[in-house]
Amino acid sequence: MKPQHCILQGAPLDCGKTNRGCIMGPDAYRTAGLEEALVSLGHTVTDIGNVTPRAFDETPHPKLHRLSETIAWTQALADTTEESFAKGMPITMGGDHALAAGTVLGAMRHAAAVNRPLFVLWLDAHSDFHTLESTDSGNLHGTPVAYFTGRGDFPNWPALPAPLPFENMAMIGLRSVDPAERAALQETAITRVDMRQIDETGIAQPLGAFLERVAAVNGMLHVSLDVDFLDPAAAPAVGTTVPGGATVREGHLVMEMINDSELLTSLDLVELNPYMDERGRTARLMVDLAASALGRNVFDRPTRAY
Ligand code: Z70
Ligand code: MN
Ligand code: MN
Ligand code: MN
Repeated sequence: MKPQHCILQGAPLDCGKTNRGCIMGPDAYRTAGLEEALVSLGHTVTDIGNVTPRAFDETPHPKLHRLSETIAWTQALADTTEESFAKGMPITMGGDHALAAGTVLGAMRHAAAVNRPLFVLWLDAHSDFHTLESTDSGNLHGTPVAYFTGRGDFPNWPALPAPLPFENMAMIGLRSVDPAERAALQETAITRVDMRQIDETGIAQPLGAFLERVAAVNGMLHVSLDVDFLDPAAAPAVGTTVPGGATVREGHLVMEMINDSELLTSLDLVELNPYMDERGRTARLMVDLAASALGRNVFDRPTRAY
């Protein structure tokens, strides 16, 4: 990866589910040395601080948790992300995964302005493909992919320039997909790589195939990394732990391949719940993974103890 100007943007959004603690995520990334790690790799970094949503009036909804707040965050994060693209590479320090509705919308607006196709790589145990109707939990961190691919109605949410084509999306690490999400996913051309496939083929094969498709059309690549992509033994600081996740080695390999591809244009780090962490180890691992996507070489910058 060539030297980048990285724009760190804090998104202490904690409204996408009922468990709390992601509000502390941005400061945990700062404490774990994200900026310093990127600078040590030759990048320049501006930390613009934390984004704040515009004032919102929470109208209680019978089913959906903190809907108005999530819409307000989506607007604010889309605007900030679009502005950050004018300056460099937006790196969003979450915050729960509901934030990706805003960051992907910001990336879509930028992609439309520069006339390049946008691709999204979703590294997650979950598909986050519920509509507002299909969600059982009412937790909106389970819905951003439906929003930005234009599936289902999201009344009062910001309009999309155009929905993200299903062909431009890959989900890797799947192992907790609700029946309604599964049925809907099967009707789409979203690339879906579950843990069984990773065990059978390795993670490099499907990831490499996706990156080749992005490169072939000079695409922009947005990567959304959910802590629960990783196995909870390696990354315990997350509200919803799902056993059987990616190893530290698989996580680093994915990030190193992303770096080698030189395709990365924006990155989300989501679902870190520092309240659940063990002496900062998950925050440190996430920082190292982000650094690996931006050129860290384990031979000169060794992986720290987790
Ligand atoms: C479930 C739901 C979810 C993340 C949990 C879980 C969604 N499908 N997403 N953790 N990141 O509640 O909709
Ligand atoms: Mn997620
Ligand atoms: Mn998840
Ligand atoms: Mn989760």
